Amino acid sequence: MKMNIAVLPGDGIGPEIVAQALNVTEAICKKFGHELTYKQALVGACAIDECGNPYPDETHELCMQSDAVLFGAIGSPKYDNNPSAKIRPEQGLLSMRKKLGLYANIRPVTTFESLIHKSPLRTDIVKGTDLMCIRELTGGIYFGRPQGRSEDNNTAYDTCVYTREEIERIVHLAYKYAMQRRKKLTVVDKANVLCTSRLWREVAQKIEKQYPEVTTEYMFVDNAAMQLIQWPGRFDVVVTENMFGDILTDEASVITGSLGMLPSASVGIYTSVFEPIHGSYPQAAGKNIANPIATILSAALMFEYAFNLPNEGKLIRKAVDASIEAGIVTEDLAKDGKTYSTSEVGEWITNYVNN
Ligand code: GGG
Repeated sequence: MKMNIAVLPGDGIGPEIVAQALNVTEAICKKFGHELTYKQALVGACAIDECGNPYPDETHELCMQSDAVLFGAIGSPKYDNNPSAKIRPEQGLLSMRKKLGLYANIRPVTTFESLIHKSPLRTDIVKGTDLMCIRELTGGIYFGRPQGRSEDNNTAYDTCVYTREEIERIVHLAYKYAMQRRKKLTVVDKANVLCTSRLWREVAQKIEKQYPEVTTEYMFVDNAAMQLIQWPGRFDVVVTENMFGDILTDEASVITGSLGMLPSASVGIYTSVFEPIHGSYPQAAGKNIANPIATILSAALMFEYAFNLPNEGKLIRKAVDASIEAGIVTEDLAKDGKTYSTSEVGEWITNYVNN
């Protein structure tokens, strides 16, 4: 199989973790006889620095022409510490999602057997965690307008907007995944307070009737946040709006040992993007200490979702599990033992695939 991949390392630790994911990807292609071509482009703070635009037209063209996009992370303290900055790196991420029609962000949350004993939570709780969070990605408060400040600068506002159509397509997608899994769907909202959440619930309750094999439950986001930590094994597929999904999956990453463990696939209309759920971790940039596993697992999702090559994804996951079992982990996972660098972990996983 021949594949064109757009590579967008982004900011902070992005280049380091993406380099390791690419090494693993190339090893997989060599092993299974695939041909990979990849082209790199700018997104985020590095793109603003280069051309004043966090998602340049050339980057968009490249993504549109590619079979898949492998993306690192976005964000820079240079902009965080400057609230009056007119352009922010995160706008690059939002523009990319909107222009590529990436309305669904799929975030599998699974605990690796090899890591369970290292988890900060009780092993009887985290064992068996295998849920999939489907986060709506191109609507809600991240995109709603108006957004801004009053003239006297003393009031700020964001607007949460959802249309019936946006909710319908994501809820149908969630049911599609639930049908392929344990046939349980949790719709997470804040319908006791938010108007948009009441529309979510109304739409989901209508769609529910079309999937009688799936058990559907409705849960307020505060309750979901609690139950996720208390009893993660009770969840199968969770579908929710943009901001709730962002927050709940960062929370869920704790169950898997580290924020550096969770991959994601963004799918939709034109192409698909694979990226770790974490951000650019600027404090670690250039130090070769960040965990590359979330990005390597995102490459596994790329083989499965973009190229329909499940065995390739499975081998990457097996290699990751073996690296953890062997104790070849970065500092976020090494509770007491020896710590390995980003490149050492990546090389170990690459070698495992090669052998
Ligand atoms: N790899 C994901 C990333 O760079 N996240 C940074 C960020 O600002 N994320 C916000 C979001 O996912 O909506």
